[in-house]
Amino acid sequence: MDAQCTVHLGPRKKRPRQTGALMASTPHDVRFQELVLYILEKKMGTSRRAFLMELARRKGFRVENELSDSVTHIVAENNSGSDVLQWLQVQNIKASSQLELLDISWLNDCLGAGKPVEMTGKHQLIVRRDFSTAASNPGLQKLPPPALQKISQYACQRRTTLNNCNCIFTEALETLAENCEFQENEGSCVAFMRAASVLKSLPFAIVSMKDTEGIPCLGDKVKCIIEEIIEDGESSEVKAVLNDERYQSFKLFTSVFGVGLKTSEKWFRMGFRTLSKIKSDKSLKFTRMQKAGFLYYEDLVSCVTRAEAEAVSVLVKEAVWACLPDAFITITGGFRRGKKIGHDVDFLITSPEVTEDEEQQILHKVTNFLENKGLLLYCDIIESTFEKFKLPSRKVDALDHFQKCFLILKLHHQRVDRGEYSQQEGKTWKAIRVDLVLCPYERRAFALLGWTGSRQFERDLRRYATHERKMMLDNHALYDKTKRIFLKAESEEEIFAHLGLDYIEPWERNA
Ligand code: DCT
Ligand code: MG
Repeated sequence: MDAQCTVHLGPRKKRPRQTGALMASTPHDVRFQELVLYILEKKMGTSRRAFLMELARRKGFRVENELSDSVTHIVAENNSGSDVLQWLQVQNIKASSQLELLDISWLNDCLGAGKPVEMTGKHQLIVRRDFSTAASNPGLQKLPPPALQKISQYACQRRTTLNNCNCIFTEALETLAENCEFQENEGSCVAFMRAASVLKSLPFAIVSMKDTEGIPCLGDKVKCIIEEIIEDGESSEVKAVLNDERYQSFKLFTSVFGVGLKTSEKWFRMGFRTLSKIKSDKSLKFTRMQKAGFLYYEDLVSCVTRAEAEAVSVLVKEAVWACLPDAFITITGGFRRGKKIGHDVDFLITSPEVTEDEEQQILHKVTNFLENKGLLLYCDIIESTFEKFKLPSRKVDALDHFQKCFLILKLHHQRVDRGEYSQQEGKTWKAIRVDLVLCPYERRAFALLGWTGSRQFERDLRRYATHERKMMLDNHALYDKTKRIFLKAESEEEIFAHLGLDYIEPWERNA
């Protein structure tokens, strides 16, 4: 059953067609008997609707004047899937789970082609997850069976849980992506990341090259790697990368908090290969962040467990509520997506009451509170550069402008389940990386969506907004370039609806 349609859509009754509605409709020959279209007037207007109906009929499509049981395809313009479902509900119409809800772009493509074209994620206002029900719809026989419908190239139109059936391939591709990143080869890095991401969303394991047919984002190079892994159990290229000195050094250097590609490059060129040599070299200057990175290295490279994240959450809430009693505090990042481990713990903080002046002080107060409790090992506050009317960034990887702080907190062992990690001799705490982000209350939905990730999911959301909807999205806002307006949202669901996307739950965003 389609996960999106559970609320409104009941089984489709096969009643005889209501001929009355159709008789009135057209003197044109119907060339595509199996499709019955209905064009939604809402947000389109009467005259444009009449024009499109006439055009479609002239091209041989059957178009109903009224919505009846025989309709197989509803076409809408400037409406999201939820808009159409809501409209159907208001009309008290029970739509079938097999009814296709499509954007006008599909009809445009059909009119251009002079025949029904394949429905893809870009056309579908509701994208079905279980294709078997739709496949049994006789009305769709002449179109490709929906099981073969394209998987979207955008991660935001796929559901990616942590249940990855294709680890063997995705780990290999992510290693190659990381190697490209270390070589600052952005194009190839993106290509490998997209390929890994699409494979993570598949509900089946790839066992032969035939399984890769029709899957987007798999270029020739990626297919070669998949083929080699299928045949030999491993990829020679990945093996070479894992043994490569530069890759190994960059992997090691960037594992230090505060060390990025530039510093890694410098150290590698200087001939360093180990952290101990770097730490003991008197000629090197380290940033405050890097000093903390070396100081707490062992703790920071060992992943944060969910139990630790929850213990940190208690500390953070105590500190924030001491300064701002009505604050909403949400855990974001990987833990919100259901991950069991992470490299840090991310929190979003917001409050409906706070004034702009007060807002500026909050993270300072919170970190002072933590400092006074003896829990603050490192703190870097980034002041807000947020502006209300600034357009969303065009860059898919742009950093946001909210006030935030990057912390290392001291988590005492009694707060977590002892024995989950090895304790250093005599040490009674673990250093944990924590990010706190503070956003204006009216932007909380955008900030939450942005900070929940995954990074690949966020990149594709923005790319989708830009290329498919002529909109601009970032962690602060959504801007409609056609209408030249900012679209407000109180929840993540509303942002997806503005974008005409089905809602993807946080645990389905592990792209
Ligand atoms: N993010 C963002 N701007 C940043 C950093 C992160 O919008 N400057 C978003 C992208 C993902 C999300 O916030 C959380 O970031 P990470 O903590 O880096 O990723 P994660 O998914 O939580 O992974 P991990 O488990 O490794 O922490
Ligand atoms: Mg995180």
